[in-house]
Amino acid sequence: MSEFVVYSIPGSPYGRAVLATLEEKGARYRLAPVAPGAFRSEPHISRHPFGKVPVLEHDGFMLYETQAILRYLDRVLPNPPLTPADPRAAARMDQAMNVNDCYLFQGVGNVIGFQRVVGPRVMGLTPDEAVIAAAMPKAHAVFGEIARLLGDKPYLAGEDLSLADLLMAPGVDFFVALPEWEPLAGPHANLRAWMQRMNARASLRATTWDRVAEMARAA
Ligand SMILES: N[C@@H](CCC(=O)N[C@@H](CS)C(=O)NCC(=O)O)C(=O)O
Repeated sequence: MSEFVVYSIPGSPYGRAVLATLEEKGARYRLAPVAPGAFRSEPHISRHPFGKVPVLEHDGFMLYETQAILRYLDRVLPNPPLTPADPRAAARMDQAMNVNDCYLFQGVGNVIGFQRVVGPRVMGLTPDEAVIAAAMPKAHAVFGEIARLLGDKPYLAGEDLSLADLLMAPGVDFFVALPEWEPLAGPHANLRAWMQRMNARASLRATTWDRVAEMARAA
């Protein structure tokens, strides 16, 4: 199997989902870091017309959009399978992946995660507490819904790990060390246990912000 190249940056939850999926598949891959400030200029803008990461390159085939990348990887690297065979379990996987993109990232992760983590760590910014407070009602709704979808199952689509867990865990993990974790996850023991289960996996441990920063330095 030929090499996979992932264009991404340390700290990107979407990039981490791709890297963690490659780790789960035991695939050979390489991180190609994209310099901050270079997202919307050549050569990256030709890889991603909206100037974002991640982008996957595989034998000259270029693909952006994380859900598409994860599903592609699951097709070309079928073992272990990360999409349930059962139609209802697969539908739950798809649903959770869209909850991640439409509700967890948009307005929650990209607001609170930016204010608390990315802005201070990458740009030296001070968190704007009013902006964080304004995002909390949506954050409570999203965390509550993720916990409801999880129910008493170990993983989002059922008994087995799926692409949904690999997409969502990097986004939820952003919150674990924040003051918002206790109010958001405190009432949801199943969500906290799932996050611990996910963070114990070798794929998540291999793709933390610091580990991806090491990959970027070695690239
Ligand atoms: N819908 C895209 C979202 C990708 C995305 O928002 N990536 C963030 C990093 S996690 C990014 O590139 N942000 C830089 C920017 O928007 O300028 C996907 O699923 O890949």
